[in-house]
Amino acid sequence: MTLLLHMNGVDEAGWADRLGPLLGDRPVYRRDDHFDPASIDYILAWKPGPDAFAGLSNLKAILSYGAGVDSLLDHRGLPDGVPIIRFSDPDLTGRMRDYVVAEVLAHHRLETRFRAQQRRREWTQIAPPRAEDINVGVMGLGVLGKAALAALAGFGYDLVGWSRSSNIVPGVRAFWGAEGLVPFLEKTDILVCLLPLTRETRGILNAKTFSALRRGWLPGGPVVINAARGALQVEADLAVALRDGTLGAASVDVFETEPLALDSPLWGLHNCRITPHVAAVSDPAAGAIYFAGVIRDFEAGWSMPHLVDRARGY
Ligand code: NDP
Ligand code: OXD
Repeated sequence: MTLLLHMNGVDEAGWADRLGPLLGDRPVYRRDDHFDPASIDYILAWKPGPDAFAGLSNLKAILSYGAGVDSLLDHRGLPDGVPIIRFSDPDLTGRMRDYVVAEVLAHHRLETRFRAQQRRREWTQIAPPRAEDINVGVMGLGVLGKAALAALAGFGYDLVGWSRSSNIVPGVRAFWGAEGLVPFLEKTDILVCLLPLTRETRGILNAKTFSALRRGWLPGGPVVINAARGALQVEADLAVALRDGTLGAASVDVFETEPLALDSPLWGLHNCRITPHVAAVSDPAAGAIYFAGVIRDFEAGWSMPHLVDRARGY
């Protein structure tokens, strides 16, 4: 069994150090090491370069460092028929849960409004509404969406959710499919996007979506939180909506182009909370345990819970 690491923009050496001991005496190669590409059984990839799969003619499985696999599925050199297993574990899920809870609470408590008042030294009292009067809508009822909803339930919000197929989530009014989208949006004050980026979801956070959100319950207007992928949002529409009051505020962790361009209007909008794609980072310690387990289970012929469905796109 041999593993090749091909991870851009993260501490690949740190991952190699952690994976090595967990895989016993089996070799873990990095791109600059000397190895025969045809001997590689597994590749662990993130933001793969154009040559990532060149010569890997005997791959058993592709392991995705990210929970999202859009950049892998878009790769021109992706070998056909090789199973793709994505990262998904309690560490990553907990990090995303915390991000969502922090951002929802911040907006419910009108954080961007009071920070703007503070900058102006302005004392104007506006009472944040009761949690019970605020509807939080989560797009994507997968691993991350369900964990976020479970945590938000503890605050008393009215919860709604939207997914591709029908999902039953305790305590959540669920909607699905194209026909469920507008009814879902019309019930939502704070929209949390935890969708994968696919052909169907690209650009879904657009002017039409923003105008369909419920108005009149959250002072200042509805809120959008995108922690999934930048290409889910039309950034020009987002900037207009934040300026003209269609949206009261937003939290954005992911962008059409990363890093976010210096001249993006979003940087300057006081009602837009920006983080640099850190909502839930894949942790090397947890990740190494996860992927060593995946390889062990794969070799033993066990079923893979986080197998990507290439046709669905996630
Ligand atoms: P899952 O695959 O577990 O869940 C995806 C959910 O989205 C499912 O409920 C699925 O519906 C729904 N969905 C997919 N396509 C559509 C569609 N066309 N219309 C409606 N719903 C749809 O993914 P995770 O929860 O693990 O992760 C979600 C995304 O979060 C990842 O793809 C990644 O891009 C992003 N992410 C971002 C991070 C960050 O740091 N910013 C970190 C980790 C992940 P159904 O239930 O019917 O299948
Ligand atoms: C992921 C990410 O998909 O970090 O896991 O964006």
